[in-house]
Amino acid sequence: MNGKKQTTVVYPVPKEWAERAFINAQRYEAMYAASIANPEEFWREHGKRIHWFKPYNTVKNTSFEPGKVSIKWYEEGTTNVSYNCIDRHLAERGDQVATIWVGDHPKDGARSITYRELHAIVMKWANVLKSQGVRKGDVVTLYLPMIPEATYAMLACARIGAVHSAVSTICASNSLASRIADAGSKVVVTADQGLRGGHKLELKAAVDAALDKLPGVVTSVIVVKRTGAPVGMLKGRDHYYNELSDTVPEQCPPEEMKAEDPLFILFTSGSTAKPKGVVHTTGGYLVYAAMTHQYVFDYHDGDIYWCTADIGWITGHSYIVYGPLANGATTLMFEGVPTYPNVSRYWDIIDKHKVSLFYTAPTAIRSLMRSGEGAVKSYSRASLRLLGSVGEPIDPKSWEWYHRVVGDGRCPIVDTWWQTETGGILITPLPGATDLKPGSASKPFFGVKPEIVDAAGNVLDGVADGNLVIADSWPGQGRTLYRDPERFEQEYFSPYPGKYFTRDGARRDADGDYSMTGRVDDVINVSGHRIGTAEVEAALVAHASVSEAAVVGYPHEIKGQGIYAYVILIEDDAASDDLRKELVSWVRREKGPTFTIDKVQFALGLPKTSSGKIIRRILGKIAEDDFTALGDTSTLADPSVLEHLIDNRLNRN
Ligand code: 6R9
Repeated sequence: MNGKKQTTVVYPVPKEWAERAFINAQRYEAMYAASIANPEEFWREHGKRIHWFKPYNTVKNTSFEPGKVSIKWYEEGTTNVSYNCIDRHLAERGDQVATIWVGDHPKDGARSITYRELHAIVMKWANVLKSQGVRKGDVVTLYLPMIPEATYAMLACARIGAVHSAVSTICASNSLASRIADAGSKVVVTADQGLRGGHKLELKAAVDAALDKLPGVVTSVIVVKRTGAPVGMLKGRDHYYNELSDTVPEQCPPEEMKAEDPLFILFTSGSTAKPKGVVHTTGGYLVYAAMTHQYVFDYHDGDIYWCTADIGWITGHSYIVYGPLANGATTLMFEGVPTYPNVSRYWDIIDKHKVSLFYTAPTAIRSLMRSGEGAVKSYSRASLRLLGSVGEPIDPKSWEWYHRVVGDGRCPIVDTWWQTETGGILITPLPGATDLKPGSASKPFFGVKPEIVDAAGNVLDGVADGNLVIADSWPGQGRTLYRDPERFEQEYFSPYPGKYFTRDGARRDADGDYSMTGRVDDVINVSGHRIGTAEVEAALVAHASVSEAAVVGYPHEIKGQGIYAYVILIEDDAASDDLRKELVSWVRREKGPTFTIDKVQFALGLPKTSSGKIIRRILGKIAEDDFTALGDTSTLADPSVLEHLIDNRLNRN
């Protein structure tokens, strides 16, 4: 049932890619086989890609066994992440640009920071943190917009052995307060305001509101001036960064850290319960982030690499800051949004800064696709060599558009599957090695052992459809949940004892390629048939009138669950009952009769997180006509979409 009308289009590796990329098909096969046959030896060798103050001896000491889950890599080694991302590069590339920052509006300009400048700035930042009492092991909460100071603050924490906990600026003060409290931070770093798509984000005010709920917890708030707007400053607690930095020394040597000392915590929302603080540590994380960044994006000296992720998301950590800087790369950071001041902004930035490697999310691709080809085609994009996608399954229609229109048919697309908990990319094509199939994340990265299991935990061989687990550890894996090791074990290792459960569904085809079918929590059961919401969404989006879709289940008298689809049209005024009927029969025709959609609600927008993920929990409640427990809506990127959705709901009890 599920395999019906699957795409069979294959884009073979272009010859010049097979010749020039770090990894071609033969090399992938050989390295992958070696990494699985003997992980110790493989990772002993690749651990050397970063600088260690004291070498490691034990490479891998990991157990996924219930009751004794423990994950340690390179445990005797000592190193420092900021040393690896900055100091190590100074001799060879001190004057190379480390970071290009591009402001919200073109008139805000752009700034380039060399590795040498980064070194001086981060040492200052480290001393400012110290001046506020931050010591090794302390957790510092960062509530910062997309400005270079976010990178500085992260690296400064790493330099002195403090642990950062970045909170996305779309989190409202409630969520911020609970994250500060859960992390036990005494110091918070923020900005007066943020700028995003022409809007002002009142960041300092949100921190003030959060701290009102946490009397006595935070002793120091460091405020970066982004707009210079006057904000309330509490005497003794709040300090402007630039005033503090005038008073501290220039030099700050990197702290010697153990491989397993924590580097950062990142709170990620579960589908229901309280956010989980995923803990990443130092050595293995950096090895894995750097290695995946080099091979997945085929990063070479001279490339200009741009990842559009928010810094409050794992993608911002691993692929704007740590992976690229560990590789001595030039990494671009953009403050704004793809549609401001107009829908060509991304392509304008790509041309201006000669971006060669571009990594974004399907949600951005879909919204730009909606604006038509003209906005893309009027820019040259000649510098582009590779495109990447992350965050959600990318439906084949959007993939093809990205490939044909944005990449002019000549740029490979790496559809990278991974999670906050995995630290780095686990399943992905490698551009010089993997034939591409639209909608498929394809093959495991080195050292990654995916398996597909059924509900009872039986491992399925060959062509299979089921739950995705990972059978063994890799160096970038999250080590635990902050102050909650039991929940770590419960959530990830007890459903399938001895294996890491991803909570994603996946399908493996005859070539051994993996396609993600969405979160397992998003599976609907219609008359006994398992239906992945992602599959219905992809079928809807494949229709010419549809730009975006989200599908949820709702209680149905006969079928158990019915299929409820929220649909955003290319042109809003096309909404009609005829189109509704047409969409239902279109999906039925494409996917088969179990895929008969029961309700189609036309929507203007969908509730999303900062990383662009649709919050199906809220859509499910609206479909059920149940507003008693909408849950935490404070992390919604655009709260106004909610009202429209509720007003136009189709199930009214
Ligand atoms: C990196 C990141 C993790 C969840 C993951 C999955 C979805 C991410 C994907 C993808 C299909 C891809 N996801 N990348 N699904 N194809 N290429 O997104 O981390 O925010 O923790 O989300 O995102 O469902 O389980 P995070």
